Amino acid sequence: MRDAITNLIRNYDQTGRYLDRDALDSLKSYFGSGTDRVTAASIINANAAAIVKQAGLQLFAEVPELIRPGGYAYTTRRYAACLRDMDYYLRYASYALIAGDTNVLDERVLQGLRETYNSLGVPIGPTVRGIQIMKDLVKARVAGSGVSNPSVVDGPFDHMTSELSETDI
Ligand SMILES: CCC1=C(C)/C(=C/C2=NC(=C\c3[nH]c(/C=C4\NC(=O)[C@H](C)[C@H]4CC)c(C)c3CCC(=O)O)/C(CCC(=O)O)=C2C)NC1=O
Repeated sequence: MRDAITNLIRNYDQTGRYLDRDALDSLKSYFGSGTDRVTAASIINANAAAIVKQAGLQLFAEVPELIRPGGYAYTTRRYAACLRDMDYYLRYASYALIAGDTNVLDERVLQGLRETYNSLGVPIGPTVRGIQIMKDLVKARVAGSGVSNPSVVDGPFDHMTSELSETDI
């Protein structure tokens, strides 16, 4: 699992270089956005249950066949599994925000996920939509808290949706 700093140092160490202007620029940007990213993560932490619940309601309102008989969130067990998955995405997004790097998502969340979903028959398209809804909900709360650049929250969510939707939607 790597964060922005370990990732950068690793790259420079591999070729035995001192940190150059590019490295320093990316470090400045990492530290410059630090307060906003920490604020965003604390907003996620404080509101995770509400965000997941609201995102679920919005997803099932948009794609009601998911909760009808035969749908992939039909039955209490599947409904709960879906919301639990949404909670995983949100929690790991908060880690990636703090890390300033998407590596934690690749290693802990996305690896093998598409194959798992495909073998279970869980549809990717609505999952991607659920992640986008959570991003919008988080962003609105972060914007409401007065953070100057709420788009700091985009990265982790966008990374998950683009990795997941790479093929079959
Ligand atoms: C931390 C990393 C991690 C992830 C991401 C993860 C996902 C994950 N989701 C699963 C199931 C599931 N996931 C869903 C999800 C959904 N159903 C829908 O209609 C929606 C489209 C979607 C919610 C947005 C459902 C319904 C199941 C149960 C499928 C079944 O058993 O029939 C399973 C199968 C095993 C289980 O049920 O626990 C895994 C491994 N597990 C992990 O450890």
